[in-house]
Amino acid sequence: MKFTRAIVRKPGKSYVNGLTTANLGKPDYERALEQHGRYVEALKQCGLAVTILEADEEFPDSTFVEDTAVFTEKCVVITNPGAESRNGEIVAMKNVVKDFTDTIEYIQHPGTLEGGDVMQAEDHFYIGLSTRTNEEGANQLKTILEKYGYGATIVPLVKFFHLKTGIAYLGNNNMVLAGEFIDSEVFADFDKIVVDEDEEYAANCLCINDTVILPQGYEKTKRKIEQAGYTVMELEMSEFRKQDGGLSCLSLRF
Ligand code: CIR
Repeated sequence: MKFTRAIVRKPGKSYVNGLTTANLGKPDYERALEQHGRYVEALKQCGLAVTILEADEEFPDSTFVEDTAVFTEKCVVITNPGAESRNGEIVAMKNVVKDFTDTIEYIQHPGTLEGGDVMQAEDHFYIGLSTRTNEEGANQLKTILEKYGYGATIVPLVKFFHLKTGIAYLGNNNMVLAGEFIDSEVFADFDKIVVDEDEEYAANCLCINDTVILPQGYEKTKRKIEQAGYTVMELEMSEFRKQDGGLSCLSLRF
């Protein structure tokens, strides 16, 4: 997939009060802003034109824009986030998305779905069933995608928070996977780059136009991805990790 654009939203001061299960302490707002700034620079270096939305203090987790929409080459799907405190984020995203497409679809109540549970690998999508994405939401997305000629497989999660917490598609049949996905039948036909348990956070990486962006400090995973032929760029993600966020969560790429 060749990407040309990305949408991001700056973290607000309320970011430090967002949802988390991580137990890594409160994020430092200034440091989060800095890390976000470097993230935007990295996307630009990968060739993307980046739309930077201003912080929205009303929604502490709104910097994790990935959860509010699913971009495909043929349509954009506005999600229906399962986290109550995040659901209102879609109102603003709907208006932003209108600038980029006329083909907008919606996940509707009682269906819930967050973009972190959706991974595209060529013309096929994998949709995780999580605490945020329910069966109804996953089925709605599958039906929408099939209408546009895509395939879709629903993947019940065991431990991971979102699907993409533990998996990333790099292109060329290369799949980075961790934990419960390593031996899963669903991903058996991909060329696997396996992430060790002690580096699990690095499974949420981003391949943008053949550069792989990895969180800083995961040497074994870095080496494996380099061995697979990719250029790797590392970014410090400490303040986003504290709120259960990873590299993919911070942008919509298309
Ligand atoms: C949340 O709990 O919703 C945020 N603190 C983290 C969202 C991470 N998003 C993602 O994995 N796509």
